[in-house]
Amino acid sequence: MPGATPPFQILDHAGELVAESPLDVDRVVDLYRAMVAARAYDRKCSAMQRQGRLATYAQFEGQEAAQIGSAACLEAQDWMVGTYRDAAAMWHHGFPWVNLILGRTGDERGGRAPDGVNVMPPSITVGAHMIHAVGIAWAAQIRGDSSVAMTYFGDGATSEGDFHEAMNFAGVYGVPTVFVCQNNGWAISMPRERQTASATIAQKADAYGMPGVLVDGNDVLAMYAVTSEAVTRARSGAGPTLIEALTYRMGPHTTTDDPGRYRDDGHVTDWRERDPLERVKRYLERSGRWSAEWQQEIEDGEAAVVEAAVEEAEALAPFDEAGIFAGMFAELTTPLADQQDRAERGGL
Ligand SMILES: Cc1ncc(C[n+]2csc(CCOP(=O)(O)OP(=O)(O)O)c2C)c(N)n1
Ligand SMILES: [Mg+2]
Repeated sequence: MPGATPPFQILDHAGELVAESPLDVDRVVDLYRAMVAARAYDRKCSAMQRQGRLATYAQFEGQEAAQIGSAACLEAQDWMVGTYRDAAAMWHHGFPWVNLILGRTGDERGGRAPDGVNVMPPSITVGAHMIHAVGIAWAAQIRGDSSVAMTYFGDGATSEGDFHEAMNFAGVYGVPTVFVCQNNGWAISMPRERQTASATIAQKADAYGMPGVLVDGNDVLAMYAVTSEAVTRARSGAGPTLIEALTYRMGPHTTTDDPGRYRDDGHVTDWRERDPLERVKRYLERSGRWSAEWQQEIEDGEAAVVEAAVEEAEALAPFDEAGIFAGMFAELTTPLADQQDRAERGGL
């Protein structure tokens, strides 16, 4: 029974390899640096929200390995369709920090990926975007190109009808979609145990005729290994895969949430010991590739890159309010055209 299977792991909590690494140590250094960059961005945004410089922000601290380890398996031609909590993955696939920051100020200019960057705007509607990912993958299949669509979602999203429709369609048509569920234990205040009665989320794949893999989501090497296998499978025409990455949301659901009201601090402390960055750091230390000076150098370097993106975002002229009408449809609907008309005449 899949529920009885321990999650697949390559790097244990102490940073020791328990299976063969899919990557040489230079690539592990790259992934570690990307995780450090992601954490710098995440902490900066949380601080900026507290200073009133950003609107609501959804932290992903603790989920860096799940996002970076999977995103690293994609090629530029592949599509990414994620959520409000997937900034690290989006950035790794080419969505600039500055756009992500603008998006968090409500500036529509942030929502769009630069040309050639195949990243969809993050979905706030839980689950809806998985259907888009399947549609993108189906289009690739029909066109006969070799691109793959990867979609990220949470444990809570698996209770949405959209999840089941997306999985069913993907299974029946064998489309090249990789479903990455970051099971971070919570859907706001709803614990995983009350979300679904199945032993694992991975086992839901059985019902749709695709492989389901349970993986340690705080192990960047295991994430890389299982996702690259799923991407290769999708690209070769063998169909979709569901990956359940077991991880933990270290922070609140968003900056509007107070997790102290519903969860035990002891769990957070336990998961802090399984920090995805610490684990890689220990591995690099064992491999003779880590020093405190280097750590400081990369932390300072990545923080400076994030700082420059913040300055760039804040230096832009304020967003033209009329632009809100341009962000939604290629052609405006009649009620929106009417509202635009009234806005232009100062009547809104
Ligand atoms: C369709 C829909 N229902 C409810 C909400 C409110 N909501 C926002 S996030 C969230 C929890 C989602 O949990 P999960 O899928 O586990 O993702 P996580 O936030 O843990 O990353 C809910 C219920 C929403 N945005 N969309
Ligand atoms: Mg969740």
